[in-house]
Amino acid sequence: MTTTTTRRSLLAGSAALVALGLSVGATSAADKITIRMSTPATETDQRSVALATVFAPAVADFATYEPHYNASLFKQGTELEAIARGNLEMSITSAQELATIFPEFSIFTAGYLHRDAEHQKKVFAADFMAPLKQKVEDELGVKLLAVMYLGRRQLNLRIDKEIRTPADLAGVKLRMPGSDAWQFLGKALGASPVPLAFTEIYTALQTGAIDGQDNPLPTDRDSKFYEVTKQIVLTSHLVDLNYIAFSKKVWDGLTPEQQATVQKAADDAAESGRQKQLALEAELEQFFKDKGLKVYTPDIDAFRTQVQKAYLESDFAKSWPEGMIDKINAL
Ligand code: KDO
Repeated sequence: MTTTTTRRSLLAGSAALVALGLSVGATSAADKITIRMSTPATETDQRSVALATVFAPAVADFATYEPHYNASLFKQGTELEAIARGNLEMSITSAQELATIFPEFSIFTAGYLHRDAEHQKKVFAADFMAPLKQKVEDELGVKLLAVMYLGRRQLNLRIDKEIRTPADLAGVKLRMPGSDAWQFLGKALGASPVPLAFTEIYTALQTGAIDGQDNPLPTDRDSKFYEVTKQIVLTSHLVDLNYIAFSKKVWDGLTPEQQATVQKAADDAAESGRQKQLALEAELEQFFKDKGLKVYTPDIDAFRTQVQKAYLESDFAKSWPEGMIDKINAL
């Protein structure tokens, strides 16, 4: 399906729900609403933990939080569509997924763009973000409540070969999630990207169907990728994020007080997850070394130069709002 077709059918789907006056997720005013959250992440991932321990209790007076982990309710990458169609209330979505519907979001998928977790927060809160959030809300029926820090993505390989520059990745089958923006990042790094869902990585590493994958250190530990790989190359090629995505239809059914509670719960959960993820990133290098993996820093300048050039010359860059790269860099 093309981006345009996907977008058109999704937008038609949300419009139909509105026209029918259907209530999504919300029942009668007296009842608690159910907030189903679907993610490919595990239950022990810090974003999942933050939502379960900070978000859920904060909204418990009027909502039952119902998380579904490991892509058990919706496949990775289909959650936004599920929210737009009224089949899901919440997810942790990526800029790469949003970019399949709204190409301008590809700006946030560019390697070596966000500097760190703090920079991500500033970008999400910036004035120039408001029209983008509004567009997602108006056209897809999805509210982006907060930005969650996933961490700095590093290469994690089952092959022994030392990787110093992008040229060393030639022919390396690097698993990336299955959308254009992710595949482009794999290519920009110099590798041969292979699209695969998150839940299939471990087996693909184990069987040798792929040579490696990229994820932040806390994810590598949480999903035990160290058991089936030999090295971690600290490229830090993407300071990765996820947005807390919430059904606009459900939001509109809440009272102003409840809306404020949901917003604060999302902000607090994002902050809690961010701090825990940062702490883990700082301590995990030693964990992997103790497990027998090589952990080293390659020629970051060589990676940065190649990746930034690839993005600036790409078709993605044509969809980026005028001057936004400079505004992001200036924050
Ligand atoms: C992944 O598939 O590698 C990725 O890290 C991409 C993220 O955007 C996010 O979907 C994440 O998986 C899942 O939440 C699992 O951690």
